[in-house]
Amino acid sequence: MTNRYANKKIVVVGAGKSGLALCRFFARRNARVILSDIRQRADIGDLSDLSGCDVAFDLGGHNPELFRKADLIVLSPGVPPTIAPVQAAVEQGVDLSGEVEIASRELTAPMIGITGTNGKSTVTALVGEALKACGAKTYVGGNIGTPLTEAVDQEELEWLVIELSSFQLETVTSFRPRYSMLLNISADHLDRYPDMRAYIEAKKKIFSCQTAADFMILNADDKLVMEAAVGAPARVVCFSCNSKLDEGMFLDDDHIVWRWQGTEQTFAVKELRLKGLHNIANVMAACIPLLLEGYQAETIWPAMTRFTGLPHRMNLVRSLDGVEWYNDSKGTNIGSVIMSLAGLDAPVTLIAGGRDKGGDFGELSGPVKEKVAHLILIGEATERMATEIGPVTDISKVDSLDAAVVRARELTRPGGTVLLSPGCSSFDQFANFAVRGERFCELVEQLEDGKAVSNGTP
Ligand code: UMA
Ligand code: ADP
Repeated sequence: MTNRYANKKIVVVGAGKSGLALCRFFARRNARVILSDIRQRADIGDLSDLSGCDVAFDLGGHNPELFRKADLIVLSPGVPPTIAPVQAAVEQGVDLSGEVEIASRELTAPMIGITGTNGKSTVTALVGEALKACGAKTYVGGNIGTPLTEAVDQEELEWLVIELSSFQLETVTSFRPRYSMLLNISADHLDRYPDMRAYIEAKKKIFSCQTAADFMILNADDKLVMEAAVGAPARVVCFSCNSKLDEGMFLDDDHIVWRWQGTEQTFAVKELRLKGLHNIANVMAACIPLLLEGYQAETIWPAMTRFTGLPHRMNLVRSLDGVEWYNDSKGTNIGSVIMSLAGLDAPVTLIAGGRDKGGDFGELSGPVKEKVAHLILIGEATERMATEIGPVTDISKVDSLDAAVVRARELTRPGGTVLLSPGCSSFDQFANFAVRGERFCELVEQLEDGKAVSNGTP
């Protein structure tokens, strides 16, 4: 093992999952590691993962002096490269990198990198399940929840399936997936990026080190995706729900068709347990790299049909007194709320809000007017959402998710649906989207039956 990090002074920024994995990685390589976080020690969770590792701490703020004296600064995805201590050090010539870049340099197994505004985790999980069904030793990680760094030093991996956020892609410089996927692009993270152009530029970095020997898997139905791939060197393979393709994968009525180099295979959509047009797109994207690699459709397709979806993505929590309660806590941007509403019949009671990521909530006006009888808003985004969505439905503003569930119970009559699809991140009131979703499920499970109201809107 070549060790380019021995005795180097390395500042790891962010004491979350990525930072802890990085600290262990660098400590094993005898680097002089400093873990820096703006939070105080008391506000940071368990650091026992670092026991036995030689790591120094810079907590409760970032000490610019330490950053300036570093040989290398490595960012967790949630830390923007624009923060002052990082900028000052970079201006003085200190190297800057990110978790995915550092990990990928050490990994030799071929990579399937998956990005897009929505559907990343679903596609990542689908690809992982299918590869495992094909008998390939596969690591599934990245933004889906397990840092890529955890794959380093695992033995004999045959594939790396990596969900990539725009945050992770910002700092890549040599990351070269054999297959890149750009699933779709709509407004997200505009609290981190000055505009959509900057967000798309970050996403485009997934293509930047690919060559003509690699593939880009693209959504032919999404104009922004196709524009983003113009000029990238890898070979293009598309999927489409709207058009029949001469080559690639597309939806043809109730079948998915795969056309490749003069051959054609079909798959029956009704066999899938995942619901919704967006999930057909996700399944198509997931199948393509495996089919191109020559894995058998007879193994890939059953893996797709077995998949019932990830938690916190349109899961039915409970049917109670004729009302269905859905948890879509991972619906953290406006596009995903629109998609989730599209899959439900009116009347819906929608619980939304949280930390504002800077999108245009006005885009929700049409779908809310069509489907939503009651809109219950929580969190920091409440006032802007209420103003931008406009008076198209009945709006309640409450303080907490707990209060929102109580209000939804009061307002929703049998035949209605309650949907938690926030369109915002969770970080104003929760540690992450999963904690928010779990709290919602807990509150819904605790509701007593037989107490449905009779004077709300159905
Ligand atoms: N911090 C600083 N300085 C700053 C900003 C933050 O020190 O200026 C510190 C915080 O105090 C905190 C730490 O950084 O202690 C958190 O770092 P992080 O947000 O990168 O958290 P990780 O636990 O390392 O999780 C990250 C991803 N989080 C984000 O991108 C926000 C996880 O994606 C990912 O699963 C994990 O790495 C493993 O790869 C989550 C996410 O919300 C699911 N992603 C966004 C999304 O999907 O929309 C992009
Ligand atoms: P991500 O990891 O990109 O956040 P997920 O697979 O976790 O995406 O899905 C999150 C939410 O995004 C889902 O609940 C659904 O509402 C929406 N979604 C999923 N796939 C797509 C898609 N292909 N196009 C648009 N929206 C989607």
